[in-house]
Amino acid sequence: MAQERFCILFPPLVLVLLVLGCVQPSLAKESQAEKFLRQHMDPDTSTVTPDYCKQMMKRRNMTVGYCKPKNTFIHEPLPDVQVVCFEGTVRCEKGKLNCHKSTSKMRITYCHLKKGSKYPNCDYETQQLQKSIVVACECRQYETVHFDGFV
Ligand code: U3P
Repeated sequence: MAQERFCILFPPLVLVLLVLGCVQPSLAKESQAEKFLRQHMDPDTSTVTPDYCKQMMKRRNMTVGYCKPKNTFIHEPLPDVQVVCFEGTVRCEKGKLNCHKSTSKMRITYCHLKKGSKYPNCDYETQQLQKSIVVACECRQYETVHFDGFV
């Protein structure tokens, strides 16, 4: 009897555990480092069109619930950005001391919300620049967690 019960209950139990195993990682909260990648990294774009920011801010989920007022995308390979964590330490905008300024200028696109643009119609100005970037790094070295600005 007990063995019969086990045989009936075991396969669905295994199925539930498998489904949970697949679903749970995707529900896990986004880390600061993952957020940095989503919001600021775009190494593969070579041509930036005037509607780049409008499209990218939407595609990267920065127009959900409100229009993020400003955001910078970096068009350089990830290792070149991560290595900035080993370059000159500078004070961050909000006073913390874990910011680093890149020694080399990088290709970036600065997106800022157009005057008068209101949620949910988030419309952005697209500005291509070549600047040193300032990023914050945390936990393990090489882990960029925040884009602080450019100079
Ligand atoms: N920000 C940029 N580029 C800039 C300046 C600021 O992307 O040149 P967060 O999601 O709050 O970390 O400073 C406020 C927000 O604007 C920050 O985003 C910062 O990354 C972004």
